[in-house]
Amino acid sequence: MPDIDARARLQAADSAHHLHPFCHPRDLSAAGTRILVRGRGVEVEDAAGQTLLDAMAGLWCVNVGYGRNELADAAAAQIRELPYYNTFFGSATPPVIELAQTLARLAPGTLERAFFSNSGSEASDTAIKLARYYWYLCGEPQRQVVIAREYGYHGSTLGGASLSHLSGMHECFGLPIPGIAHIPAPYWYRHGGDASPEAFNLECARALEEKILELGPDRVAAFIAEPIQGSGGLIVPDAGYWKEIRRICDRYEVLLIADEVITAFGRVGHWFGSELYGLEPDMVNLAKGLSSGYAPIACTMLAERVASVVVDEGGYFNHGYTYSGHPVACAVALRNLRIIEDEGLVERVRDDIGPYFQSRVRELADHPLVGDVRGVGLMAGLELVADKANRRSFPEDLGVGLRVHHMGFENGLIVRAIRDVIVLAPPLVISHAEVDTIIDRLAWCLDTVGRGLRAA
Ligand code: PXG
Repeated sequence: MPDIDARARLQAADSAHHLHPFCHPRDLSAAGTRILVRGRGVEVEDAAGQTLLDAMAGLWCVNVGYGRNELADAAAAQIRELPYYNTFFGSATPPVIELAQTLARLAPGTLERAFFSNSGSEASDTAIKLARYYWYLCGEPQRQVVIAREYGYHGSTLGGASLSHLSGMHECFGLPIPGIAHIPAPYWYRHGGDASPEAFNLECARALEEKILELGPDRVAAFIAEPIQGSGGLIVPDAGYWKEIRRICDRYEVLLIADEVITAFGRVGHWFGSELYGLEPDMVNLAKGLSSGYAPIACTMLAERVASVVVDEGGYFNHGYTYSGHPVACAVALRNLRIIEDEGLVERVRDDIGPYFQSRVRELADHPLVGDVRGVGLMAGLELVADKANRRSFPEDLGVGLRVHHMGFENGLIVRAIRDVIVLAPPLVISHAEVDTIIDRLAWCLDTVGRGLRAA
């Protein structure tokens, strides 16, 4: 039996002493924090004793599912052996070296060198600094601008938030920092108008060329983008988009940075989302699925073009975090990657559970609220609209997406609502029957919310 008093005490303490990320503190205090206490497979249990199917894998990260004893054992063994030593001033530990080597083996193209940090946000900051450092070493220190995209999410640090372009992330913080520019995202469903998806994707890619020319090619260091945009609302470009982006970057020698914090480690049926598009980035950022969220760890991988300059031409590299390559996090990440390899989870997403999930999710396209279903592998977004024929949104203040999100909790399902896009990204170990459960519960939520909207 759940201890209701203990839960109430925790909620009161949370309300009094904890400032949550991305949240309205007063609203949260009024509603009461949901306290999660354990997880197994694709399910988590809250302090009220309710079991929930986590169709978001935490925050797009618990790729191997909850309750993996192998990862607990790997962490415990490393803590017993050597809980901490740093990677500064000429030192390293076996797990960080092995992890760098493993990532070099798994990564496509010439991405063979890794710089470690603790979060996707720090990886974003690292990528900005590395891009500027690269051009500094190449004798073009004025190449400082990093171009990112609308609807992009690259984290919350000053650099990561500056690259991001979601509502509310800039104005009250004096952001973006200097040297950041944005171009439109290939969000055809919302912004494509009468253009065909192909034409609109091409137009959005060409916006990069226009921006480079507007700023002056000799001022642009890099372009950063998620292969598939996650937190912006599951925006999936077509293959032509990435081909054109690579061509433009090559033409102006602009570095191409793929933010693969969500898309790597099997989420889209490949080790790296770039592989889906045959894209060869100059740098790649990784986090989340790297440790399946069991330990905070991230990294920025450098392709040969960047690594050779930084290593062969560079001097002392003045950048790093106390916990860069933390041995416990690295040991957990290594064990996690071994699970993904041993259990063939990437192939499973590509050939089996991914296609099944996508076909089941697409059945919901027939629902009166669902205007668009998009996704690849084990990530999907359902865009809810007032009018399917002309892609008209609901008024924002109706909070339709949020209603579905809340309804999910009542029906044992965790989904994410990004505006009115319902996003799903379950653990890669999800079974066919559990996919069916997601679809059944989500359909119920959509029906219930739809009835409420009609009744109002
Ligand atoms: N890049 C991408 C593509 C991300 O999705 C980050 C960088 C930042 O990572 P850290 O580890 O600093 O949070 C992210 C993080 C959501 C949500 O609700 C998504 C993220 C984080 C928190 C919430 O969609 N993605």
